[in-house]
Amino acid sequence: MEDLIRIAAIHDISGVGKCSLTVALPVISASGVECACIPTALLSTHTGGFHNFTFRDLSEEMLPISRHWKEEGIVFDGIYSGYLASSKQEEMLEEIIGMLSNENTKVIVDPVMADNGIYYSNLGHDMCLAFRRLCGKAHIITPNITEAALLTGLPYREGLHESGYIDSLMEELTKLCSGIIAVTGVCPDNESVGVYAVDTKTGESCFSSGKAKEGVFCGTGDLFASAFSALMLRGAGLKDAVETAVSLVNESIERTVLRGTPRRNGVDFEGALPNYIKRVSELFGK
Ligand code: PXL
Repeated sequence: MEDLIRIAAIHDISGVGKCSLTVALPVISASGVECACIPTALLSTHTGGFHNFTFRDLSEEMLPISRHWKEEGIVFDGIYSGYLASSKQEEMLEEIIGMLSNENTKVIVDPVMADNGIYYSNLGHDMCLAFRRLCGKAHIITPNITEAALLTGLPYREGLHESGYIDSLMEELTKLCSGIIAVTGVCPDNESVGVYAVDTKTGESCFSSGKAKEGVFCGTGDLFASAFSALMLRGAGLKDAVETAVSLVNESIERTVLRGTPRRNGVDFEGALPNYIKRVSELFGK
């Protein structure tokens, strides 16, 4: 039997709201990949749509956790980072990447900082500068349209997104990351929203989408990036990984709309996991 692939997920843990680690852990596990984690912050809820959330910066734990893993000789196939408690944590992350990587480790950076044209609560331009640096260390980045605009300094467009706009975002993002770039929240027409991905090394590109729904769905970026990271680490091709991760997001959104789940609670991905696991087994033929 092949060795289990191991990923270190470095995100916050928001107790309620289904994003970051509360999504990464189940989705990466369901993808057949072991998910180790370094929490960047502990919050009572995520910061979108809840008031008076608690927030504890866990910077002091990050390097000691990673040093312990290094001493134990634990090997990582991937290091997947997301929401950071502060832009200072970016320097720690660079140190952690240096400590835990070998020549085969893939670094995946989700530059979680903004959506719908605005920064998340308490975040600003210093986080953007930090993510510009971090993207330079990444083999894969997964910004949404807002984050892509902030990272590149190009204007944010709500959508529809003409191909010229997406091409110019991609061209500028390539200057920050010379690996795989997957941009989420791309709206090519009124009916659909999806992910456009490019492998800047081979020129391969693909787009996968679902039916656009009214409003904002919290945590869908984390859902996509977690599945996509795990599938890429397992060796899926770009198109298969994008399509399979997008299908999980699409089914989760459909279930959320059918139930009328409040948007701030995150999407109902739990019931979409059985089909996702089936697709993943078909992809890897076992
Ligand atoms: O889903 C992205 C995310 C992650 N972590 C925290 C957030 C958000 C989005 O609002 O607030 C704490």
